[in-house]
Amino acid sequence: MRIAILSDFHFGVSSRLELEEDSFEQAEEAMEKALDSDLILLIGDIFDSRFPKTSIWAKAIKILVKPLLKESNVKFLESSKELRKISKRTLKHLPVIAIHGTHERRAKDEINVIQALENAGILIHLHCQTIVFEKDGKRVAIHGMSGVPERFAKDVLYSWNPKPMPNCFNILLLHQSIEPYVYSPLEPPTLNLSNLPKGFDLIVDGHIHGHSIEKIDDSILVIPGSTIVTQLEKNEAETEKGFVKVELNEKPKIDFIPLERNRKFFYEEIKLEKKLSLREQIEKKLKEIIYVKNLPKPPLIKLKIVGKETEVSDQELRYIERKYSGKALIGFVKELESPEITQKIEFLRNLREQKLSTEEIGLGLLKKNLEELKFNSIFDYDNTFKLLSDGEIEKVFNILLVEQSTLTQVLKKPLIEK
Ligand SMILES: [Mn+2]
Repeated sequence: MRIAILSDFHFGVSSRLELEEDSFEQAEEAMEKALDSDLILLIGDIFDSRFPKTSIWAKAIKILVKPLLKESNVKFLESSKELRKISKRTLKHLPVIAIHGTHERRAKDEINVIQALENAGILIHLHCQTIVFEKDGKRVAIHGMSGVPERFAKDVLYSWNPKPMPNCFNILLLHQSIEPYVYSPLEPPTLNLSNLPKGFDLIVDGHIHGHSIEKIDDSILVIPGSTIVTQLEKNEAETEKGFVKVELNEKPKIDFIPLERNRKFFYEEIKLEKKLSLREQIEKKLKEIIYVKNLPKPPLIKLKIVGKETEVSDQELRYIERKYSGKALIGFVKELESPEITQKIEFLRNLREQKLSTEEIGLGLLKKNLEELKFNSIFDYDNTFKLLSDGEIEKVFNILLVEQSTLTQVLKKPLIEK
C-alpha cells in the first residue's frame, strides 16, 4: 500500500500578479505526482483563507477533484465518523482524507471549507476521528485531529485520547506547532516531542512549512512541509518544497518527493565591500543565481544588505529591480542599525503574516472585556470571537442574551470599551 502525504497548499496565498498562480501550480504538481498512491492524506491549510474568493475556489476544485478520476483498490473498513457523513462517492475513487488547518478553522458549528469539500464527496474530513482502510490484507488506521488554537492542543488531544488499533499501521494526523517545531513565536505550543501519544507508527504534522522526517521513540514524525513559500524568511530558502510518500512493506519506506517545476526562493546576504560598488556586488550575486542555476520559473530572490544605511540608495535598488524584471522577483532588506527597531519590525511582520495570531490578540481583549462585564460563567470566548470575526453579530447577540442576568450590564456598557 502506498500513501501520499501532502500539506499546506495555501491556495490563494499571494494576490501579487506574478505570483498568484504559484500556490495552484505547485499543489497541482504535487497532486499529480501523488495519484499513483492508494490513499492521499491532506494535512491542513489547503486554503489560505477561511473564506476563499470564488476565483480561488474555482482553481482549487480543479486540482482537488483529480483523485476522483482514479480508481481505488483500497477497501473502507470502519470509522468512528457517522457513516452518513462519508459520501459513497468518496469511497468509489482514490480516497482523500483531510484535516483542516489553522487557516481554515471557524467557529464551532460553522461549516469550514474542508467540510464543504466533504459534502461534495471530494474528501473525508477528520476531527478527533479515525478511519480504517485495507488493501491486500494490510490495514491502515488514520486518526486525525484538525488544527486547534495552540493553547488547547494538548488538552484536546488528551481528551480525545486516540489509541493505535491492533493489526493496523497507525497514522496520527495533526496540524499544530510541536516543540521544537514552532511556527509562530506568538503562539507558544503546548505539544512537544515527549508528550505526543505513544504507539503510532507515524505521526504526521502539517502547519510547519519546512519538511523533516525524524525518529521519535517508537514512532516516526513526518512533517511534509508546505508546497509553497509563504513568508520569505531565511529558513524557507533552506529546504525544498514537496510532499511525502510512504510505502508500506515489512518496514515502511518514507520518501520526500521534491517539486521540480516550483518557483525557487533564494535568501542571500550581501556585506558591502569597499572595492566594488553596491550595484556591482548585487548584480554579481543575481547573475550567480539567475544564469548559473537551471530554474523553471523566474526565482524569488531576497537580498539582505548589511552595512551603513546611507551607503545604499533606494533609487539604485529600484533600478536593479527593473533591470532584472522578467528574470527574477527581487526584494531588498536593509539591515538597520538599531536592534530595538529590528525587534519591532520583526514583531509587526509576525503579526501581519499570521492573521490568526492577530486574532489571538483580539480574543484576549474580548475575554478581558467580557470578564469586566462579569460574564464569568461558562462562556465560550473562543467561539464568540470567531463568530464576531465572521460577522455573525446576530448569533453572538443571541448567545449573550441567554445570560439574562447580565443583560442589563450589556445594554448599559459598550461591549468593547474604547
Ligand atoms: Mn500553513
